[in-house]
Amino acid sequence: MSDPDGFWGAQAERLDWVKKPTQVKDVDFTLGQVKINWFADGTLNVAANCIDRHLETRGDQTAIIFEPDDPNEPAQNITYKDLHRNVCRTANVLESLGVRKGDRVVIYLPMIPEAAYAMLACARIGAIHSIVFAGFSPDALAARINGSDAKVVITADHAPRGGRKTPLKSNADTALLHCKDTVKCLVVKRTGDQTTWIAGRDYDYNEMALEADDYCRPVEMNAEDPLFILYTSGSTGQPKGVVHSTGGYLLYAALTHEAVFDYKDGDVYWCTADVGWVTGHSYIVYGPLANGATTVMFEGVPTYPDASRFWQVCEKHKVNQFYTAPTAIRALMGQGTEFATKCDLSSLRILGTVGEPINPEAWNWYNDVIGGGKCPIVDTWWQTETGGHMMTPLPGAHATKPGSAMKPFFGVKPVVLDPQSGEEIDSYPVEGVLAIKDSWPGQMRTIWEDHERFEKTYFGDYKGYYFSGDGCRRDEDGDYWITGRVDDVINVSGHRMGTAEVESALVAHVSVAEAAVVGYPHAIKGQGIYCYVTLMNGVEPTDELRKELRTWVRTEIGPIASPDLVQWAPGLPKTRSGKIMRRILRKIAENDFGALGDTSTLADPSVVDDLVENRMNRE
Ligand code: 6R9
Repeated sequence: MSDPDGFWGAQAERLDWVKKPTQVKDVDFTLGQVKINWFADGTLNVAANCIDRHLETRGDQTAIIFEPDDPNEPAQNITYKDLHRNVCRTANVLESLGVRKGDRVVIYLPMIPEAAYAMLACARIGAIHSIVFAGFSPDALAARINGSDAKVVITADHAPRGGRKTPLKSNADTALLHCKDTVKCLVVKRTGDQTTWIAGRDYDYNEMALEADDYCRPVEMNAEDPLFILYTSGSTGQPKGVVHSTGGYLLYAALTHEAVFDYKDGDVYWCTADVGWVTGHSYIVYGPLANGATTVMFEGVPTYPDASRFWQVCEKHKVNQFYTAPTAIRALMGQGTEFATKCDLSSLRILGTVGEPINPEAWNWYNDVIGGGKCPIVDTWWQTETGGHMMTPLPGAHATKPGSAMKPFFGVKPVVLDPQSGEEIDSYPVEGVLAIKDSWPGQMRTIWEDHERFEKTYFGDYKGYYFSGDGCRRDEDGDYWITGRVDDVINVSGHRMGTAEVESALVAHVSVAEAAVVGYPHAIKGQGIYCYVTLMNGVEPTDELRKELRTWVRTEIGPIASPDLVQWAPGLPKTRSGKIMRRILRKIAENDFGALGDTSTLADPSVVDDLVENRMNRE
């Protein structure tokens, strides 16, 4: 793109500004003086852009389809008019609790419409939200409430998920023991179960919203005012509070949502993420609603009541665009195809994937079984830090290759750097670390109250670039392949190997459902390859199979990738968003059980005990 500033200046027109910006970009990536500003003299309100401006043309159109955890509970269609009323009421409730422009509000809710109301209500009054995934522990919640000095935490009685219930209010009670006693707790009724109640601290959302006024004026915000904080893990230290902006972020989420999913008026779009993650922020709420879309909010899990749930929901709501994570695809693939083929998936037009490299085996299954070979797959590489898609094929415009994120999005300038020298490598094919040369509107602006850490983390290693932390390969056609976090790279006898490559080979074997690979210290090779393997249902874990897998990987990739150790893993330690916690697997592989760290954020912490108990015996 020859004139990115001209492009972005023109794109700004897709938002409704109170005061149109005259400036486009003011950016410096130099360590010590990093600043990122987009449309800095413009003013707008995000909620007005996501709701009010649609009322005249699509007030009666469904904005949100809520699909509850229990398939027998009716779905809800929330129109843009309903959304407006509910968001205004919620905004007025927050104001009555003393929340003002610039204040922080923590949202700890299930995947229910009130989560979207709460986000947009904050945006409407200029408060900064910080969502904490409902699967996080009280400790993590307390750290985030304190980290942003939040005035209010919004929670629910319980969070139903997969037929079980998480006691959110009780978790919040525990968390609040470690917070300032001025923090107020606003409680949404979800299951109706009894919870403890502290008068003067706890407030009943449903009661208050019913009494609140139907209208709340949207506050005029500067384009660079923070919209939200979202905590994310780094390779070191405590999670970082990633800060996103009002104008640039919304513009980027909206444009990528429309272009990447080829969203057209009247389409029904479903992203299966949780609003606790950035994918839920950008691609369930902000991007789709800014575009006046119909977006599905799903409260449940892919395998409840059984492995056909995703596909039943697609059939029921005639979903056109479906966006999920490779881990879900692999889990469902392991259950067999009948769960999908018995559903009518003919409404699907575009399939998306995000969160980790997708192995060709899963890609092909997704393509053939779910997409019937006729839906382009958009493999979207991006990060909490980037706000929106950075690399992805565009449906209809780009060819796809199983496992490749293909091309940068409009105006994004990826570079492959030599990890040692930090030099850009222009040629291809080439492999190195992935950095971005110049800013894009959705880029994070800072780490909450720690700009120095922001500069050091992202601009410290490779001067003048935003460093992604990912490794990548650019092939002979100039297409990009993300090889995984560079901290996951194993160096075996001086050869670098992406753990994702070995995992991909393993899961390509008929007996393997899932695999995670880490490095461990090896006297001769430097690092050896340690594989945790989850077998398909009903497959016997035998020594023969172990040998077979070693041979399999040798033939799939080469002798250098030959697994040194294969441990049978009935389950892998995963975060609630489905990311495998390699840190823990590395420690187990290293026999370093004393340093497993915090396992409380795992979906199922007991998995770790099993892995420790059955670790491979080695001298
Ligand atoms: C959106 C999101 C970011 C990290 C990122 C990378 C991995 C995400 C990917 C992918 C390969 C893709 N990642 N999408 N790797 N192909 N399509 O997931 O944000 O939770 O911050 O994770 O996820 O390693 O650096 P976040």
